[in-house]
Amino acid sequence: MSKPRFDVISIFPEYLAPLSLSLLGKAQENGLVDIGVTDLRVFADGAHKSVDDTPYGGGAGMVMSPEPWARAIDSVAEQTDAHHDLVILTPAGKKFDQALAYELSQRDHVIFACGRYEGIDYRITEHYRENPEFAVREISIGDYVLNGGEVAALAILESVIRLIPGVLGNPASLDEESHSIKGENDEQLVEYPSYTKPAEWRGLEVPAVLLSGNHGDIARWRAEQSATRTRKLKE
Ligand code: 6GU
Repeated sequence: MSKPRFDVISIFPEYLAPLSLSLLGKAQENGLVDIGVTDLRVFADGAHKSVDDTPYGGGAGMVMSPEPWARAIDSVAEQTDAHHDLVILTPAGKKFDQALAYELSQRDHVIFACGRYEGIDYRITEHYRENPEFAVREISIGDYVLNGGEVAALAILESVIRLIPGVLGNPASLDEESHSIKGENDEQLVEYPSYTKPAEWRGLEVPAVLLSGNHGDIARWRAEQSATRTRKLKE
């Protein structure tokens, strides 16, 4: 399989600068993934390079025009002959979760469209859904409103790229971490609390079981803690 590629299209390409830092930067330097950032405005016409207009039907705010989006998406799609996953970032999308992160970590080419204002003209979704070279997904990262999809793209990319083989130094830590721990009925559990040295700090002691050396007792204690924490989150 060839190297996975991720493209982000935004009117604020500088917002995506953190993609070259830390783990994501290393993953690119090590040749494990390619990440591209494209400025939508390059594909706009006229002296003002306008990318939005007033909504049909009235209402507040502005809607992003379809033509600059189609030119930008076609331009990044042309650069690879892979199948393309087009992720449209919108608070009206499907809630992002770890299962979706795994799915996107196995795709050849994912294009993130970061909408601003009142979103992108819906014909972009319709147009690319008609094209068999694309799978279109509308994704949200949670039940709150951001000014645009850029921060959502960063969060999604960080969670997706760390799942690509070779990106994390220690892949064993992948099965143990939050959101891959499973309870008795196979439900998702959050992680148990972690401690490191010193054994006593500002009068607080590390739970004795973790110092016992009894791996069975430790595993049972951690499973109980995960279950208790998960139950409390649901209260
Ligand atoms: Cl993907 N976009 C915006 N604008 N707001 C959001 C979101 C996305 N996910 C949660 N809130």
